[in-house]
Amino acid sequence: MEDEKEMLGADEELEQVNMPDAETPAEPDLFEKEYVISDETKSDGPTVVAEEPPKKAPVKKEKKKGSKKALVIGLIIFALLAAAFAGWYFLRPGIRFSTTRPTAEAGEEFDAMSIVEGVRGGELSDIAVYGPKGELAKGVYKYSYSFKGREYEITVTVKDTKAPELSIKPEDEMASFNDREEVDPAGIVNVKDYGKVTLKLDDQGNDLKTPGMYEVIVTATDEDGNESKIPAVIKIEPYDTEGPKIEGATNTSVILWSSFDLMAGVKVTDDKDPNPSLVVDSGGFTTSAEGSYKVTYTAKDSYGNETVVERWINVYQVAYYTPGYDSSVYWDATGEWGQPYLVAVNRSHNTVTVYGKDGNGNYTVPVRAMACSTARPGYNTPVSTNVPGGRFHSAWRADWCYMVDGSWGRYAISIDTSLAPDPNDTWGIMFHSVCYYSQSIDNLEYEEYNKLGGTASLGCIRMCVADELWLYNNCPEGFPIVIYDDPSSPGPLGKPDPIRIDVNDPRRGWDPTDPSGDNPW
Ligand SMILES: [Ca+2]
Ligand SMILES: [Ca+2]
Repeated sequence: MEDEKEMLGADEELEQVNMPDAETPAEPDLFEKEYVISDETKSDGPTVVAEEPPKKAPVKKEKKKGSKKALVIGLIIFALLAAAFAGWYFLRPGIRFSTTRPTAEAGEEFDAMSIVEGVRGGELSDIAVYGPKGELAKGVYKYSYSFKGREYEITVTVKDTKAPELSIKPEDEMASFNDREEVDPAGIVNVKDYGKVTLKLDDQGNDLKTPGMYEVIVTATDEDGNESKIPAVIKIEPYDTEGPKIEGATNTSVILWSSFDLMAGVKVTDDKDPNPSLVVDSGGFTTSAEGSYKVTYTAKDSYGNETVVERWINVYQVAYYTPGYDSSVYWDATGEWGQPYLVAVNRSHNTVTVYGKDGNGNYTVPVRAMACSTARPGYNTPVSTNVPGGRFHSAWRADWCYMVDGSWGRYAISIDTSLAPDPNDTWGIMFHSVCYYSQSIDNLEYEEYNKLGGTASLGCIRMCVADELWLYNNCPEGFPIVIYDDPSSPGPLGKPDPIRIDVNDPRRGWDPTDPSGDNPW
């Protein structure tokens, strides 16, 4: 029976089970009635036939009642199962989202938790989110939410809906504009936006090709058509304010009859114009006539800025020439001689003062004073104050120089006095030591030596050996020399007391200032 039951369907099983069930209250009645009927038919006739049909009817009735019951029970079980499923389904852990189609702003970060309204069956912290992080570009992104074994997938749409943020650049970052260029609004404003922004400038009717201050409006439009505007004040400057630079047109001296190109070494450049123009007014310059010529160089850039440089060129005759002597004269940018020192000779006091340069390149710093002897009466040490530029310059030099009177001078530095107006003044003037009777350093004209600080020479400027040697060593060829008269003062450093030699001293043939190791002084 047990095996049979399991093989039967639910309804059949119920029938089989219920049929023999004596405990069910209705069943015994039915069976009793059947028995009663069969007893009655027994007495009337054959019982075998009568007994069979009544048996079948009660069985049918019994079956109907049983399936109803089974249906109810089945429904209850189904309802219980459904309730259990519903309970499991609706009460199981889960995430509640505020939206399942979220949108986000391009260029910003998407906060995946911002769309989570709450959770059931756990904590918010139990949610694990997987998806792109950081600033998002426009597009569609998937975010996975994992919570207590459940997975959700949310699609986020990222769009650019914000207008560009505009701000005026601080003054030190603002681009400078000139009247020859298009004003680029990118030089005016700082732009902040997710994507590409197109800037437009509204000149508000102003002529931005004229220098001045103007109010303009900058419009920024992003790729999605979001737009913003900002007013700005811009300055339009002249394209070019600086005149060309003229280099190399410095004062110079040129030897008579030499060739000299006024453009040699002259360079014109401009900060903006690659080809500035240059016009030279020669001022009648020629090397075929001595004199001082003013040459004017005028350069112009394409904007009209002009630079004028005047240069003085002395054309002079070299009075003395020795091979190897560089007769060119160097001037520095300030127009002064490109030399460390200027040597000034005050005839009135027989004093030589050496000047060095100040910060501007001018010879204003007295550095050394020396006693000297200039021309004695009847002779002339030429002044330079009446020549162009007010100065001579030094020419050749020699350790020993034979003098017209048969004596010898040491550390001779000739002076180019060719610019002196009187041709007689150009006669061999030089700085040199007090003379020696012969070309020997122990054969000094000691009596002449004792005249230092007073007139004595035939035109030259005599000094002691130490002073002459100082000039020799410190003043390169070409140094400027001013010879002048100023009775009021020997010079800013005064006049040193010259040494006097005892004419009876056996050492008298030696200049006491001679640095020679043999000097007995
Ligand atoms: Ca935007
Ligand atoms: Ca310029």
